[in-house]
Amino acid sequence: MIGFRRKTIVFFLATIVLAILVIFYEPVLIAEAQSSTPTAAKSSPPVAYPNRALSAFPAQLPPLPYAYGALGKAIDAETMKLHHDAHHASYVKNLNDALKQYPDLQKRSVEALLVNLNSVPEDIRTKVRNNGGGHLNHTIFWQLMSPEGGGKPSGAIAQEINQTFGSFDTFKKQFNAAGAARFGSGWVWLVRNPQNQLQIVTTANQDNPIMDGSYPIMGNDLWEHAYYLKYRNRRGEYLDNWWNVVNWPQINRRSQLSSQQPR
Ligand code: MN3
Repeated sequence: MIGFRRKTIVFFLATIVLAILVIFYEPVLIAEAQSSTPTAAKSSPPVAYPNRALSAFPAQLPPLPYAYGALGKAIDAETMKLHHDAHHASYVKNLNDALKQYPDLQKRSVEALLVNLNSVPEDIRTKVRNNGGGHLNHTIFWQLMSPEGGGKPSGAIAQEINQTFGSFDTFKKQFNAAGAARFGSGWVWLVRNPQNQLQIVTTANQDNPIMDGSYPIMGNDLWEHAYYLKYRNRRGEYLDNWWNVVNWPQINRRSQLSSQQPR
């Protein structure tokens, strides 16, 4: 009887302690979660990186997921090495330099900085835009290609491309035409727009579609550094050959994530 009573009292006290913890600690947890949400300033912007938001500081150069020469069906080893080891590396370095004096911004993700550029101090805004964008775009880009890539799309994206553009060939033509028509440096993308539809868009310089509220599903780099060593001024030929290395499983993954973004 005494044992039973003691158990009851212990249980009763434990319940009270737990209730107190929940009441007082939960708002703290919620507040913490909200303040660590990198995009708290703007509600539910799309995340462009498939697994997690890309760390803005210290930004790190992700390793290429294949050898420099592995994408030979479209891009030569020397271009890949320069593009990754020099160009992408310098975006990473310059982004870190820009954020060095701004501990508050260092806590945000690259995506959050780009989506909310107006909250970035003016003296580093352009640097963050160009180098944060460059880091994000190239991190996505390496994953969109694979030595085993190419061929026709598979899975859900294949169906949605057919529904939206009529056929894969029409989509490819429109994507390449948009890429060819972008004057100067930039990117051509397949995005999911805020209306939840697939759309081909281009961006200038290192801008990313998340800056316009769209989720980048796939994109090709139109900067001369992406193709000039092998293709010289023949951007169209590079755009044609690029399809030989397109990583459709990854694009399917991104498309699936894009449709799960809150809008
Ligand atoms: Mn590039």
